[in-house]
Amino acid sequence: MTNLLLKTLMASGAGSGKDATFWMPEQASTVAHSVDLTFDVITWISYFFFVLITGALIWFIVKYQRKGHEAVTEGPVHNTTIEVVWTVIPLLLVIVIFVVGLKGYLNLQEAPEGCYEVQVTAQKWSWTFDHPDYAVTQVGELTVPEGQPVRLIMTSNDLLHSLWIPSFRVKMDAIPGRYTSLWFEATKTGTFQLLCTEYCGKDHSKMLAVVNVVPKEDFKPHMVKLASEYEDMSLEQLPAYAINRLYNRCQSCHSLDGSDNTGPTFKGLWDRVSKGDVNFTNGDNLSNLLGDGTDYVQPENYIRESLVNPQKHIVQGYLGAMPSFQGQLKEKQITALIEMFKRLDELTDADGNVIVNTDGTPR
Ligand code: HEC
Ligand SMILES: [Cu+2]
Repeated sequence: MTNLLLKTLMASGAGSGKDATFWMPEQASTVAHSVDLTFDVITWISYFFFVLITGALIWFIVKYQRKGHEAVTEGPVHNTTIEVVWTVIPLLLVIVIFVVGLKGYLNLQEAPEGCYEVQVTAQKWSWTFDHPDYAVTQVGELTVPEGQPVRLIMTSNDLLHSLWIPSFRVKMDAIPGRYTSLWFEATKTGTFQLLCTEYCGKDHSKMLAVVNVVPKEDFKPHMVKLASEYEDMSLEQLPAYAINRLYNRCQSCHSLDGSDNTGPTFKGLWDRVSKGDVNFTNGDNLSNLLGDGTDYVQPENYIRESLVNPQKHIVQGYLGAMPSFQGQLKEKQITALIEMFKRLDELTDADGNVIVNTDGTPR
């Protein structure tokens, strides 16, 4: 009986990938339907019993109201039929809920064969997506093919985070020192919100990314293009690349408009650094460390060190909260960031909005 019920329920609207409703985001993955089904089954059972029990309650209040001092009834007596009924019906219901839930859960746990794999690293407060098949690293954006199962292998560099893609109805913790995984198969092209759903500190609410689902045949060309993007760029092209593709790893802590944040603003940073106008918490000053025979022969070296070994010198007024980008940024990408600092005025307007595209064309 439960099986028949299940089949009927599953058949209703299966795979249709409903649009967003007042209650729910759109369904854009193969598992979205079964997750919503479990939710709906439980909700509708609750509605039904809420009405039934409240109705009976009101009816009994009216019907069995004590009418006078003499109208005292006998106490209730044992009724086997009623007791069997109210045991068996809930039993069947929880079996249905269990089966529906278990099916959905196993579906989410067991990744199908031949998944496309992506390594996900969570770090305060950004998401990094590595595509080993193409040697591509994306930050703040995850490109995946439509109609192909994708498996995310996730870990965290600092503390607990949790990856959630509401439209796909998938969610999994990212845990330091451990790998977790989840899978999905997108059924629609377009962009979908991805967010951190584990409170992870001050800028947790900015720990966002988008999933960009592209048609299956466009996926490979897209990745190949991303992989070689900066390799072939000249020095003049690197700043526009850096502000569009690399700055999103820094933006949760460093602003472009001069406002203070977890870290110092990038606005005017090259000016301050090249003049040595930076004080450190140990009382030292950058100007004493710049020039021949010192730590940083060129000011570029200080920026490089800030990225690969950020704890070496802590800027006054800030905590040593900057994560190391050692091994995460290729040398050419570090160069790109340094060039970005030098030309920041050409890349942003007065309010710190980025005004160029990755290929250097104006926005
Ligand atoms: C989690 C927050 C955080 C992230 C993300 C972050 N930084 Fe920082 N950064 C800081 C803090 C805090 C400081 C100041 C303390 C210090 O010197 O370490 C800092 C300092 C710096 C400095 C030295 C600034 C100066 O005025 O001397 C540079 C350069 C820098 N960051 C570049 C970057 C770049 C480039 C990225 C992205 C690729 C980045 N940071 C990502 C927090 C962050
Ligand atoms: Cu987080």
